[in-house]
Amino acid sequence: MRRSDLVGVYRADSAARPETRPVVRSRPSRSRLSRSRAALGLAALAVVLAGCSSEDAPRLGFPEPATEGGKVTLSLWQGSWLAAFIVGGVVWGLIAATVILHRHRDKDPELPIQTRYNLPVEILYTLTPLVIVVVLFYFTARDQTDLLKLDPDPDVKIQVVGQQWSWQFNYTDEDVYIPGTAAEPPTLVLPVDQTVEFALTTVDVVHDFWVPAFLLKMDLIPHDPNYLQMKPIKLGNFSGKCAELCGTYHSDMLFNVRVVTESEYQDFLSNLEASGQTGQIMPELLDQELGSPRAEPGEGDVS
Ligand SMILES: [Cu+2]
Repeated sequence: MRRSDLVGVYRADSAARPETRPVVRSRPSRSRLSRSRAALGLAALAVVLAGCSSEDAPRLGFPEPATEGGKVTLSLWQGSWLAAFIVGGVVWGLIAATVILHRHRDKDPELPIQTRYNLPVEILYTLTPLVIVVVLFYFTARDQTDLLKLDPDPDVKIQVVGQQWSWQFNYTDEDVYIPGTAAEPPTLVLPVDQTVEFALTTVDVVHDFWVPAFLLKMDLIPHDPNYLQMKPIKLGNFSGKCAELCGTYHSDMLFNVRVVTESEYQDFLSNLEASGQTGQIMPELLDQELGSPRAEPGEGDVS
């Protein structure tokens, strides 16, 4: 559209109006001020009602990490939000500057040209998103490689067996097990400050091993065991669940995790032995799935 066309449209429009109404620049009205105050109050209330304390706020909704790797995941999460806030701030700032600096003034005779391009600006806003994606990709790939690396000699090896709709845990080297059912979810006991390897297997469909406080989860794929290593750093009880919709009672597929000291862990193993929970649950699966050479480090699927 040519400039003169636009001017013509504008003039025709102003000519159609019988009289020019004076523009009254008023201060923000009382009701508008009280509306903004109410909005601020509601925002503050939402933060309080969501249970956010000043201690929780820097984690931006994540639980406090209970494993060594959890700290890596948390810093990646915080870094991504920081990047989002910076990009958001710049974009909002540019929008506000445009609205304020280029607003219509009474002395402006006509509409400015509505179609205009600026090559440096075009290049800038093509390159900027590219840089953002490359930076986010770099940190994600770096942290994922770190989280999925496998120590060839972990302290504890546990085979996790998922089945619709519960979990069984085999302590591979100690030859004891913990059974579970949907009605009676099992409690996995782990020693603190030791590297635990989980061999993730399933007898039916795809499940997903997830302890939210550990800040990492991984799929259980039929006929293709995944390996995940974690080092719990916090004593206490944590809840675990299946994170893959796996059928009717998926939401009942729960388990507990208790992280204990080394001596408590040894007591726990002796108690299992004493109570006759020796051997491995579903040994045929163990032979079938874990008898084969283990997957190369880094081959695990993260979901
Ligand atoms: Cu499941």
